[in-house]
Amino acid sequence: MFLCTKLIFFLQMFNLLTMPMNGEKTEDATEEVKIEVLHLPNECDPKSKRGDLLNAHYDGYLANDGSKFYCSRSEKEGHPKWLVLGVGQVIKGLEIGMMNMCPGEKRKVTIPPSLAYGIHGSGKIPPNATLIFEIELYAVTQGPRSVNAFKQIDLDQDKQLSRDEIKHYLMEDFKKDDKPRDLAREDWILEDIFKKNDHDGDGFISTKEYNIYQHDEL
Ligand SMILES: [Ca+2]
Ligand SMILES: [Ca+2]
Repeated sequence: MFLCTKLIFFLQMFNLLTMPMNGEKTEDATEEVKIEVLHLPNECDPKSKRGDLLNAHYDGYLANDGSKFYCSRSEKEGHPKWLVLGVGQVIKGLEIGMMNMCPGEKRKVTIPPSLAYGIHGSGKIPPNATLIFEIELYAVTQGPRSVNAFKQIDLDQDKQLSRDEIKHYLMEDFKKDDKPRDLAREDWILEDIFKKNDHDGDGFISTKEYNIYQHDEL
């Protein structure tokens, strides 16, 4: 579990994960997400914000008949899901509904179709469906694209990440893994990191290229 989480974190640092619950883009600004707080812990720190890495369980229901279409507890041996907030990893309404949330808080969030799967629906979700999610948030942690993550990788502190620096970080981070190292896979990950992040193709990932969440200044 620990290593699995670590790998997910690393891949999210460089945008290498596919986005499983992407909703439709929509311009309808008249509809809003309704948030009901079901449980608020006494201590609320830190509150979730854009770019944070969250750990949560959530169940999804169709508002019209109350049927459950999604349950994170029945996926992946029931482990809570890790997701980065505010980067399009989940539907827009869920991102809005999980902002400023405390670790330990429970919410019921009602999401209009324009902030979910829109006029077309998706899979089990029919067209124009209002969705209800019951969310339990367990942890709010520093997101993968944080200042600290960048500084950890940037060994010579020149504010850009070279191939060697990322390779070194990748090796150090997974040294404790008892599986044999897969050098071909590591090379592939490295290539993919540069393909997706080195936008000007100069062979380095700059602070600007890296810091896409822009909630921290480097
Ligand atoms: Ca550097
Ligand atoms: Ca670059």
